[in-house]
Amino acid sequence: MLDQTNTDLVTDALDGLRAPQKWLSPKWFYDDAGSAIFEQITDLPEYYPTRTEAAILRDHAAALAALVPGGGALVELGSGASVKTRTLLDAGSHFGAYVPIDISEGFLLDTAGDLMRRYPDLSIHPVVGDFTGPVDLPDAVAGASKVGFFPGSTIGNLDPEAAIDLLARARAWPDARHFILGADLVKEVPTLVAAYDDAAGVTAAFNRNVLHRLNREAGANFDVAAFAHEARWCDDPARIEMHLVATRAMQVTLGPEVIHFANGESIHTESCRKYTPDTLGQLAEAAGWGLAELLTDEQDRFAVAILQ
Ligand code: AVJ
Repeated sequence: MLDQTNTDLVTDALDGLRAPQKWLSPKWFYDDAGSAIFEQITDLPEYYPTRTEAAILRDHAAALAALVPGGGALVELGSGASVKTRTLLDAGSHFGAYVPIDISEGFLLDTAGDLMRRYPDLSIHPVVGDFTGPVDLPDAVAGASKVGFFPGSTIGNLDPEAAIDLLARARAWPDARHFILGADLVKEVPTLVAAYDDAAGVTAAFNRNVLHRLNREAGANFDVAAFAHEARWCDDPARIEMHLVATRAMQVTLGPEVIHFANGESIHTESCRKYTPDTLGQLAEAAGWGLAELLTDEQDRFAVAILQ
């Protein structure tokens, strides 16, 4: 029997797999298995974003934490294992509350439990939710000043319109103050491609996990090994695209339908947009924010933008 999540998964997957360019939403990567593989990605030598962003956050921890007024709430979108958040929480003994929002319930609740032990004086209110749509904030932070935190360049997964909507919704939170946004920057193409096609094949496993998930939770019968992982650089807007490429013609059953694949046909599984200071500023402004400050590393690989 299918529960609500699986019904959503089937409906969404069928939408994507009926299209001329087949696609699957990257939000389906993050079941418990996928979230664990993603944590491995963040340790890969080729995957510079996580460690570069973490260093920027460490270097500016006090100033970033000071954006949250005393008793205010830090609201994180897509919190995952909340590793980077600890840098801000460690510098934020004046915070009143932390609200981690994540779609992966098991991961979210385990992490929230750990954080409650680590920060006994902070109220932690985990919310299971999909930040690509409206999310109700807990009543406990209704009157608190809020600072949004969306690290990791996850904003880059969203198409430009959805990215603007997300930032505009955060701008409209009652008592919204600032928004701390992590974004990956445009750089030499080989560096970008290697970050999404690592030598150990961890990103390939992450990409293919979405097909395993469809087999597990949607009763599909993908021959997962017959799909090759591919990372492509694309311009305008600047982005890496991840695809799963069928290495032979095949038919796959999913729910009520049979999906046909030609040899070489791909499923587009993720876009990871890369920004320049200009395109980041334009994004912020389109959502009603201003770009107050742009914090970067020495090599300008990654940016943490402070919106106000
Ligand atoms: C979690 C969306 C930021 O785009 O770099 C990493 C996801 N995909 N490797 C990214 C991802 C493949 C990651 N984000």
